[in-house]
Amino acid sequence: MALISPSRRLRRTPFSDGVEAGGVSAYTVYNHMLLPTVFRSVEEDYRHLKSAVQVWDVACERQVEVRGPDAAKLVQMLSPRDLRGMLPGQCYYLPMVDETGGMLNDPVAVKLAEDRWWISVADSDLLFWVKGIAHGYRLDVLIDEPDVSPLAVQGPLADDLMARVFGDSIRDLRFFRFGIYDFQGRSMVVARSGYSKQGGFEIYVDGADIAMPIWNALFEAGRDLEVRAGCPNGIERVEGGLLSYGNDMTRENTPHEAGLGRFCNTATAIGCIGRDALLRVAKEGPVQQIRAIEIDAAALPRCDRAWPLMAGDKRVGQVTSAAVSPDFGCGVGIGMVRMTHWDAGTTLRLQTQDGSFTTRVRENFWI
Ligand code: THG
Repeated sequence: MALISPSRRLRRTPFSDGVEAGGVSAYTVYNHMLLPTVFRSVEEDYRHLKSAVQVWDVACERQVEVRGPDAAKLVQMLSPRDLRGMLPGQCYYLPMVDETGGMLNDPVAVKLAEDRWWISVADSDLLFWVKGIAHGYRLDVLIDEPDVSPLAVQGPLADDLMARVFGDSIRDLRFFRFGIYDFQGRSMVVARSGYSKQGGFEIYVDGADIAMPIWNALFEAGRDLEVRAGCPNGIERVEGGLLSYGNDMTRENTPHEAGLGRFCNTATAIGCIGRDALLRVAKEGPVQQIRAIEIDAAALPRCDRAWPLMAGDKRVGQVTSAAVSPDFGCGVGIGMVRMTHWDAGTTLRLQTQDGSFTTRVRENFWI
């Protein structure tokens, strides 16, 4: 593919200088912002992520800040997950749906206080929907995109690295909880979360001016841990079944089709805008759903389009993310499969731009 032309619309991040010095070799665009996808090679990055610790520029996970007396009411309107039990200090993975039950985003919500939330969005312009709802319902809230840029620290040595920079107390942070930690006299929200299954943290870096100082501090503290610049890894995240909005599910899908039913409480999520629609389709149950797809392949082309899954000459689904896994010795994929063919063990033919492959539907993801 030819190069993409940089411009002001394609936003750099406060860490871009560090990413370039760290040897980035490919980017994607996410929320109109640069997101690194490869440093040395996807396979080398994968090995290192699974054995050491990486620092990821995920500033493209932009925050939609919701502030004011109606903040909690508004966030509940956006999602079928029941938020009544959620406390300040918690993060929730939160499917967000429109009035038809179609997915608009799958963010992590950070509850800073009853009247102050960050919605850490995936790749869709959720800000416009949130502002539209707030205005249309005349809610008492302020909504904007603050100068907050997540920096992820991921991998088995993430605790050791973070303890050196933020103190040993960071080790006690529980999964999907956050605390406030000091860095050079500045308060930072740090959560135990991140877009890998290797464990780690996300620092919500508050202010572009402190971004490179934090980046540099992590690299200096982690020299003997072999810390490297990294990024969400296209092999590891498929092994772990971490979904990519816009790739694996879109506005055409309900959260239940996306396999996110465990993050929905449609019966009790009173106020959710898509609730009636989801209650209607929940009665029948989904007719297609996300599945792990094992692919008999030693090499695969780039998964830059939906690949049809065929049963004979009938299209019964599609694979939207795939890579060859060094650890599992096969192709690993995320697919959406029709009910008639979604049982574990079902053999399907996968059509790519570069030939076809035998696949099997799996019961679970690999990690
Ligand atoms: N972190 C933050 N913001 C984000 C992402 C992130 N915004 C964009 C994107 N990633 C949103 N998508 C996801 C997808 C999966 C998860 C988080 C965000 C995730 N899932 C875990 C899982 O499925 O195993 C855990 C979910 C849970 O148990 O609550 O972490 O990564 N800040």
